[in-house]
Amino acid sequence: MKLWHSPPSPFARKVRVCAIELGLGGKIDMIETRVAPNKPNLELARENPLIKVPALATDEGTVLYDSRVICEYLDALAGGNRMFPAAGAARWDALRRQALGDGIIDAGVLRRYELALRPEALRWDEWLAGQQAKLDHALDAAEREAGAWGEAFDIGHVTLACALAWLDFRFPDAGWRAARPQLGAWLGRVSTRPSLAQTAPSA
Ligand SMILES: N[C@@H](CCC(=O)N[C@@H](CS)C(=O)NCC(=O)O)C(=O)O
Repeated sequence: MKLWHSPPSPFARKVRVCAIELGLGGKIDMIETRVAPNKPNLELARENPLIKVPALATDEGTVLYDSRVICEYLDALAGGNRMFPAAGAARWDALRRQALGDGIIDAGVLRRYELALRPEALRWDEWLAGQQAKLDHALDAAEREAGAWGEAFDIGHVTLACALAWLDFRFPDAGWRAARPQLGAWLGRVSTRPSLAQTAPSA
């Protein structure tokens, strides 16, 4: 298999973490790919028409995107019911938490693009504040449940860990831990897992 990824991407990290958790890390060739919404990578467009990372070419030659589909594909390849509970409340909880983590990343990435890519004169403060409100509410929601997560580590936890670590990477002064002690403690504990320790975001 081949994975188009970029080292800072939290969405690509979800896939890398799942691959390691599932024992599939050695079966994936990594293709480092740079992406930016203002500079479409036309080479990547041949593989993923959305021109985003991650994208995964299977051994059968199909290219899968996005991170949600790829992670579930890897889970099925490893026998299923590992990172994605097969059915029932556990499955819906895991998928909802994945959506919560993806939503945190989405709002954070939009803020990042606005602040790092958009010319300063064109910045829209209300829009930035709107994304920040999503981040604040989503982080509060995660805090309310983090104390009950224990040792579980499904796709929802993978996604939230990637989301929180990426916030630390891109917005080191955001201070999200101050009012969210359970979430901060949880991230500290899971970050020692080899799958997370080996995939920390880098520029
Ligand atoms: N929903 C997608 C989001 C992927 C995504 O937004 N990736 C970012 C990197 S973190 C990207 O490729 N951005 C380039 C762009 O927006 O043009 C997923 O879960 O894979």
